[in-house]
Amino acid sequence: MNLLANREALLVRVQAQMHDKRYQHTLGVAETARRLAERYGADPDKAELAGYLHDYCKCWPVEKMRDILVRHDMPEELLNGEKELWHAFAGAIVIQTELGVTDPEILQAVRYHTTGRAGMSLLEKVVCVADYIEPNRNFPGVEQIRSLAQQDLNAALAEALGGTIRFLIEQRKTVYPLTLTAYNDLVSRQ
Ligand code: DGI
Ligand code: FE
Ligand code: FE
Repeated sequence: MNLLANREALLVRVQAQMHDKRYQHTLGVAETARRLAERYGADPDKAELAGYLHDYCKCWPVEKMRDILVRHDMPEELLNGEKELWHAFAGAIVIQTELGVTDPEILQAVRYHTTGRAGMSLLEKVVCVADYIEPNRNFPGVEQIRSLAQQDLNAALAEALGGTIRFLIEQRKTVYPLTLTAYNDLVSRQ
């Protein structure tokens, strides 16, 4: 991992994209993703790096994200949907074009860390679950997902996505189709 070889330089770059709370979350996700990777047999370096990069665009202005998504022909469904989802898809593009990340597994882990998708790879699951359970996270149900994540990564992810779907419905927000297919895929395999 080229970028991990110079971790300090990478973190300076990452930190410059976001406010401190988001940066602390980022460090928490990287550490948690590495631990989950070690536990479940994913590549720990890729997991840590994807953790550092997963929210790279989270604090960018929405117009800047929209421009990137439009230039890369992202679907109308995404552009018309919740702006909360944009940072994941824009992030995967930006870490490739601006940081030179080429590893498709890392790019996919960043791209799908928010929505999930059917047929997620082990690394995608690790990063997505780490995003929910890193130590700074504090939402109702997080402890249950944390303990599930020690036993069964798929069960933890199903619980996490199920909670998000429930939350979105309660808020009368749309649920992005990828999130529903991710959830259905996990539950139907259990
Ligand atoms: O970026 P983070 O805050 O660390 O976490 P995230 O990338 O999982 O973003 C989660 C936010 O996205 C959360 O506020 C819920 C919101 N969201 C909006 N629509 C959807 C959605 N999340 C999912 N998974 N699916 C949606 O359709
Ligand atoms: Fe995110
Ligand atoms: Fe995150």
